[in-house]
Amino acid sequence: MAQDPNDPGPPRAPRAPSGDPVQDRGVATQTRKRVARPPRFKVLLYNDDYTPMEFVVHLLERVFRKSPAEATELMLQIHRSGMGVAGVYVLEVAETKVATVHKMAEERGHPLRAGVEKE
Ligand code: TYC
Repeated sequence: MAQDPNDPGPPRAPRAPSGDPVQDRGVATQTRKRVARPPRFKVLLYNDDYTPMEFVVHLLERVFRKSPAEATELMLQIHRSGMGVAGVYVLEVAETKVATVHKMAEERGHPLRAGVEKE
């Protein structure tokens, strides 16, 4: 059988970078000691004049897994200060929580608003 001059031969297993700039030339390598932590996002809840306090407490318990005492305290903090952090999550989870808040509030005719902010 004739030798194919274009045949690169059997694939070679990739080698770890040697650290030698001559051996490693042409290959961009990056080493990290640990896997990067994904960025986190705060879910903010905003005060308004119409959403009932009991509904906000219920939502903080169900959507944000707060205890009844934590939910009541946080609701009052938002009521007094205008805004509060309901929880901190990776982006996709934070966005889902915001959508759930808006859906639950809209279904009951409450104007409650939530938003996401990078930590
Ligand atoms: N301010 C509302 C009231 O007096 C209660 C409330 C608290 C509304 C927190 C929204 O995010 C909120 N009924």
